Amino acid sequence: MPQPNPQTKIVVAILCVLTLAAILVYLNVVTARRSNLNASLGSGISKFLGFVQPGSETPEMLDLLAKRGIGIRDATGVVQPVIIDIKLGGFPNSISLKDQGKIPVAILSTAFFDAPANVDKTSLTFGHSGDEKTLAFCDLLPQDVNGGGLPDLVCHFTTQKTAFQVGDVVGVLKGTTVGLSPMIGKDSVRIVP
Ligand SMILES: [Ca+2]
Repeated sequence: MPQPNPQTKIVVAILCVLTLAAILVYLNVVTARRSNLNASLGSGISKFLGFVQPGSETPEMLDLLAKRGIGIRDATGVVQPVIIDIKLGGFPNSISLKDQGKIPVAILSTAFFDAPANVDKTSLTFGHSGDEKTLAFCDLLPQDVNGGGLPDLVCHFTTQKTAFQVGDVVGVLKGTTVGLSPMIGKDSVRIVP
């Protein structure tokens, strides 16, 4: 058996050191990310980086605010924007007024919002204005519906109670967080008679 020459030994040693360094850097990053996430989610009470004035926010605006951890402040206090996905993944979100079934709506988690843990599931209302008492049930098991690596909450709402009308372009979900902040999410809809 030929012995590895000294040069080979040095190269192997350098490779070992580099690999070890890479592993340490990776672990550091992962730990830092985890602790950031825990700091923002730990208490079950939403934390915000800033606020905007209330108004008629579009679905896109609400999504952007939710992604950036920005709350909406109105006369009654702070409103938590949430990202929702009506009829999971499909587009357009066609809803037939004749449908006798239920509409699935996902509430997506972000770095600032743990939907399965932070949403008071009994508080949810959904439909034309967002005040309709349409909740049928929420799935017991969270699932990552958008592939973002965070588990999301999926709930189902009775179509016949939503008060949607032909011409509606937005569906509204309202509710409260377990920290008792009101929350709101919007997504596009296409209403079919
Ligand atoms: Ca997700």
